[in-house]
Amino acid sequence: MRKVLDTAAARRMAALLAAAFAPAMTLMLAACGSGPEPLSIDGAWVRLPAVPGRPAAAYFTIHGGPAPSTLIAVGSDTAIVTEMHESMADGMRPIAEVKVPAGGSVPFSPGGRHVMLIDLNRGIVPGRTVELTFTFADGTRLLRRAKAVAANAAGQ
Ligand SMILES: [Cu+2]
Repeated sequence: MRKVLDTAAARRMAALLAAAFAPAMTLMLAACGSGPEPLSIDGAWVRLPAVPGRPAAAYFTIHGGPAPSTLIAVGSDTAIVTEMHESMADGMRPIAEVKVPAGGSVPFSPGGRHVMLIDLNRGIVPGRTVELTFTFADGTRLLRRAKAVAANAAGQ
């Protein structure tokens, strides 16, 4: 008898809790679905040099957050020097910063923008990861892992 009562009480409590939390859950889900996406980076990978000792190149896509932002540096603990470059018809030139529009996507991809990794640690072989630190003008710093692929690999 006592067991039956406990079960009924527990069921009543569960119903009360569900009624109390359901509206809050709905609101939270709505907030997640409609809110602007934060500034983010995905698809990061590094193409290793064909000749050891030559620079490697890092590629990724930046996704703008609710406000415009400006990428000012991409660093790595595994390279002595890193530089943002843009490929041109006659070679490549360094770029000081990259504007990222709110909600927009800015790709760094083969034949376009890239980050040169100069004097990359020789221990980075295909399949290993390279940590990249993205620094934005407002002080935001994002850390991302990039997979290293061989010079002749198709990439990501
Ligand atoms: Cu370059």
